[in-house]
Amino acid sequence: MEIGIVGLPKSGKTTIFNAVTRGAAQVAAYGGLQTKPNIGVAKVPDSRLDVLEAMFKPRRKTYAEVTYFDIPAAPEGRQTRGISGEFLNQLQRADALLVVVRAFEDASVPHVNDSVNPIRDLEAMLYELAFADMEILERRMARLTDSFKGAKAPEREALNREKALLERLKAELESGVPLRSQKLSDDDARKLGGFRFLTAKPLIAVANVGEGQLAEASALEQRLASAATWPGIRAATLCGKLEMELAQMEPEEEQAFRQSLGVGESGLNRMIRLSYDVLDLITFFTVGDTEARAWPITRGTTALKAAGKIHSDLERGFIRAEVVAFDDLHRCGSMAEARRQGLLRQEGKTYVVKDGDVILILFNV
Ligand SMILES: Nc1nc2c(ncn2[C@@H]2O[C@H](COP(=O)(O)OP(=O)(O)O)[C@@H](O)[C@H]2O)c(=O)[nH]1
Ligand SMILES: [Mg+2]
Repeated sequence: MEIGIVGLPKSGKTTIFNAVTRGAAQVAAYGGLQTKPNIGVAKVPDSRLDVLEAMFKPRRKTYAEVTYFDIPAAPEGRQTRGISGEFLNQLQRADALLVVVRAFEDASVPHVNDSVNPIRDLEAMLYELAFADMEILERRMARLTDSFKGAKAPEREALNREKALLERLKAELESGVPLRSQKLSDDDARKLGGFRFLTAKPLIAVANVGEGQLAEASALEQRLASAATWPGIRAATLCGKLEMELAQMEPEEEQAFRQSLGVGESGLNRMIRLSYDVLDLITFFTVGDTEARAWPITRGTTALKAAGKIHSDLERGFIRAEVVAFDDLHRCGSMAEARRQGLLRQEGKTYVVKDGDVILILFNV
């Protein structure tokens, strides 16, 4: 699963990217235009995995992962400043978008709009996303007009239908309705899937706050969530600069530092979890001597498909799954006790995996 980070120049995208991926991409107060996307992986924090590790003592534990990429903003003088045409393709491939807006005050970092106003910037970015989709729609409509010329009557009918659909989408987009909120038949939705519109994606708005603003963070989060005219936007705040510094420390040092600052559960972890939520992902676990592992799957995935995530052999040779809910296992303290209490269930191919299921796949190839 991939999340694309977008935002106005100098909003703190690369800083936040470094924080979530524990990376060290270059950040820049002035100039220093980034030219390549940064790509990195974030581990999804999950205390349940730590409990399983303590219970089974495997050689390693593996967290679920979400990939983030950080796209350079458009160079000065373009009509849009947050989304660069060159990288539109890459953004279209993202499963969700993370919109970063600047809330931190810092005289040494110039603001592209001269003043700090996260709500205004969020609206500007939403507008840019809609604008990018409008361009995708227009390109497709121009291509339809071309194919119309050489087309026979039955083809023309299909082309006309598509044109009417695209015109309707565009009109709604122009009146401020993102594609995600537009009503579409299943058939139309399937046809449009291939265009990978930006406003059809789940969105997370992240306000990048200064260290002195942590106390106001949750109020700002609420303002962002309610100001965003688009339904379903999730909002988070975090202090990018601080989180980036913390992410570069050793875990123990980081813990101690967090405690001394009173930041506790990091805005960063919350943001990673939000990313996971907007993608409609849940987690199941596998445990054994070698590894305890968290696996991300889309809500609604069957045991058979979940097995396929682990290895194609497990899907091909699937016999059945032994499943115990994490909470039951935690309460019992061991697999043997869970079995004794009848909490370890036998499930078939069509069983829909639930968040927190601890699963052993029995298979034969
Ligand atoms: N004071 C402060 N500065 C920040 C914060 N986040 C980013 N910056 C600074 O803002 C500048 C631009 O950040 P960068 O991540 O490169 O922004 P991008 O252009 O959106 O990728 C850099 O000088 C950062 O150090 C923050 O939370 N507080
Ligand atoms: Mg950058």
